[in-house]
Amino acid sequence: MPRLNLATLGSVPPWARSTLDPRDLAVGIVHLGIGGFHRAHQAVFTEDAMLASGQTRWAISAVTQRGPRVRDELAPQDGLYTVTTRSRSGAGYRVVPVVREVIDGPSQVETALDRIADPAVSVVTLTVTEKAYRLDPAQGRLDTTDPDVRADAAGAPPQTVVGRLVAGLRRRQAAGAGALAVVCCDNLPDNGRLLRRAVFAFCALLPGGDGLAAWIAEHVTFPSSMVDRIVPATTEAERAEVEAALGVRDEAAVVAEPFGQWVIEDDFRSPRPAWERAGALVVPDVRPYELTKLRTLNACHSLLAYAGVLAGIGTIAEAVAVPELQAAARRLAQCEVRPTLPVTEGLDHHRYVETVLDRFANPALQHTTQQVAADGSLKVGPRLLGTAADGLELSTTPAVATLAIAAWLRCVLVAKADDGSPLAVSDPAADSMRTAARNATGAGAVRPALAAAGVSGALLDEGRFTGLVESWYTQLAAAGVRATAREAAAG
Ligand code: CS2
Repeated sequence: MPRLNLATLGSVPPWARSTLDPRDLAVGIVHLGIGGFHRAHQAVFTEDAMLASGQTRWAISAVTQRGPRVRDELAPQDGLYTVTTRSRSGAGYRVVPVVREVIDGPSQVETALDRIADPAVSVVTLTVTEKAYRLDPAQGRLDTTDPDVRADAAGAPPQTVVGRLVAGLRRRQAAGAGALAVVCCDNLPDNGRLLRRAVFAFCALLPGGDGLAAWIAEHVTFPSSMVDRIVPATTEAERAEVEAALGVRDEAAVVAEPFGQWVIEDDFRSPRPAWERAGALVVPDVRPYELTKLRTLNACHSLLAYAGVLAGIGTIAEAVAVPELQAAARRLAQCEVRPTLPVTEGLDHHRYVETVLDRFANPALQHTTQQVAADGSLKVGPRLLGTAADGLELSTTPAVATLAIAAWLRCVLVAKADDGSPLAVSDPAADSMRTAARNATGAGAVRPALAAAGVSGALLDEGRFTGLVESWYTQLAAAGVRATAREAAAG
């Protein structure tokens, strides 16, 4: 089967081809972290913005974060790949033509820095996952004790995302290439401000960093953004389906739900694509949207993932179909999260929740509970702990939020499903959590493990919080996930 690339594009059925000719596009965006999510989200919005505006200067030069895999998939395809949209009514396919170059961040770092310094580029976007920012989980600030951060600051070829970004900005300053917007698209609250603060903290570690920091303050903005689209890891069966539908082999195919949303803070001093013409919202303040999405969609996702993994349930769609788990997710969103959210004009939270649960139930998406359960130590903070802390302040009982935390702890510490089978949920804090809890028995493991995962002392000292997590932790062991979820859903 021939590979998808510029030479074979003409053989792809016309209904799957873009009306943009990839050869006509010029690079205007650098993207850091080209995973499936970027390919199905910002790249698609950017293509649609180019189609709607007629501008062709916003193609993407994409940089891998950790290794050459995606570069090696996309380079033989001249950057072309398909997005398959899957819903209950079937599948749609489109070949996305906007990624014009893929650079392997670790081994081609000089090229990546040159692109950030290119005057034709005026936007950098990022999807590198929560853990890549190297933030201290309790404070949300750059962890300046992290050995990789320190190595980057000492002048090694930069390997951390903040190190690379700052090196690129330094080169841009030297090149006199002018203003730039750096748009964080990871699931972190206030993500633009968080990244800006990390960039300045990194500059403070550099000899002569003051001048660079002053240049950044004047030329670079960090708009926050809320991104939303469910994009599971692609399976081999899905790649085979693309092959059957389009007649070409695509090693970089991505599969997504039909839904897509992007809310971007209006903070640009340099040109940008007309993303609003592709349906993005460009607004003065993204925070209410981010908070709503993180505490509702992502929190329910994490709950279903941890509970699902423990109950031996493979996908999110299967987990949300279990009545006890669905009831728990609904209670979390409707009763525990809603009172903690600011009122957002035009957002009907009740409807939002039902739409989210319906999206989760999409049986055509093979989104595994294992995938969503990964990296919990970096996710529970923005998704669940804030809801629990705010709930206690409002004197409501964050029953399901604390159950989700207990379920996550069991995934990491006990690493056994309800039926006794072993689990392997990946979490960068797993070793330190297990070490901290090694001498504890039963629910005694909760406090040391949470402390090792970076949960703030103030929350740990709140007896109602730890009491709830400990009691769910014990009950999950004694009664299993379904019975415990039923009880939590009842409040
Ligand atoms: C998920 C998200 O893997 C996860 O942690 O909760 O990737 C989720 O699918 C997206 O945020 C949806 O927009």
